Amino acid sequence: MLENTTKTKLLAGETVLGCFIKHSEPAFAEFVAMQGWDFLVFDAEHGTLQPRDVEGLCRAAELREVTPIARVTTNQPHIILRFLDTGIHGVHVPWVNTAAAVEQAVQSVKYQPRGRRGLAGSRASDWGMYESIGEYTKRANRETIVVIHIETMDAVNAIDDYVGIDGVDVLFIGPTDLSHSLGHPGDPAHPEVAAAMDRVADAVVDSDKALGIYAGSPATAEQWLDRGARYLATGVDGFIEQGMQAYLSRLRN
Ligand code: 3PY
Ligand code: MG
Repeated sequence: MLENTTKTKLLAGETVLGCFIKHSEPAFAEFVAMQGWDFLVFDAEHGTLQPRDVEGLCRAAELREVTPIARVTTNQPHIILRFLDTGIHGVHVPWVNTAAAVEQAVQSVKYQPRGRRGLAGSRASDWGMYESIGEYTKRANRETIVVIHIETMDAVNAIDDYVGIDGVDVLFIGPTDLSHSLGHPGDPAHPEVAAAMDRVADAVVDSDKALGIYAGSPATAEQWLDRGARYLATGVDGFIEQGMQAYLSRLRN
């Protein structure tokens, strides 16, 4: 397992920028990685990505020295394990709605003594070829990044407990699900949603965790940078759509 440069930057107080990808083609991920992102998030919550896909995507990101992360399908130890064993450097865990669920997510990612991740030779441990399995577990506990999604009002209400949980690196606002959970689907600017996001931001920027958020546009990302966010993610599809639409509309109109 290589150094997690995204985690190193966050620990040094820096800001990191990343991009979600739902597509399974490693060459495409490699091309995206070459644009200069700090991290890529391979999205196995939405879409069709399986651990087998993520293993190839992970190789492509590592080749270009970009941190490979997976958004796992759900907060279950055996699901998280299958993604981590591909060699990804950490996980986004969706729908984490209680402090006990945050603790479960951390325990699924970390080996003993902090957690209970299942241990075996896999790509993550270089199949045990370069170091003892004991050394690997220590390194994996150091290098893996845990990103917890805040996307329901239950999670917002529990945020003061979340910030105290050891092993969490980033508390990440999911504006789409949060707006949906508050009854304003797709409207993160609605005052009730904005107030919930503010509450999360206040709690997280005063803690030792990094504040993260999905920000589709550079303008939204800038607003969140001003608000103290240091882990910003966007999605690749928007860039493709905007670029193609600009080209086509100019030539067709
Ligand atoms: C959301 O907005 O719900 C997200 O999960 C963004 O990644
Ligand atoms: Mg979400």
